[in-house]
Amino acid sequence: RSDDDSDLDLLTKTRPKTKRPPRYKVLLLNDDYTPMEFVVIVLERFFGMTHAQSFEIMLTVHKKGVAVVGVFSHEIAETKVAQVMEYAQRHQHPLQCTMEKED
Ligand code: NFA
Repeated sequence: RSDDDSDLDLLTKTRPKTKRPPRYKVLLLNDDYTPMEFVVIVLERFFGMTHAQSFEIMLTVHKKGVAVVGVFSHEIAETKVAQVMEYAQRHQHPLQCTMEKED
C-alpha cells in the first residue's frame, strides 16, 4: 500500500468518528384564532427576536401555515416548545409549537 493511501485512511476510515449531536428545528404553526400581536410577543420573548423580525416570521406562519423559528439542541428545543405551549395555554390561545429533527 502506498503512502498516499494511508493518508487517505487518516482522513476517512482511521479517523475516529466524532458525531455532532443532532439539531432540532422548532416550528410554529398557524391557526385561525391566536392574535397576530400575541405571536409577535411569543417570538420576542422566547426566541430573542426584535419586533421587526418577530413580525416578519409571524406573517410567514400566517401566510404559509408553518415556519422554523429556530434550530437548537434537543434539550433547548424541548424547553422552547414547552415555554411557548404553556404561555399560549395560560392566555387561552390555541397556538401550536412543535419540534423535529433536522436532516
Ligand atoms: N392566523 C392568525 C390570525 O389571523 C395569526 C397567527 C399567526 C396565528 C401565526 C398563529 C401563528 N389571527
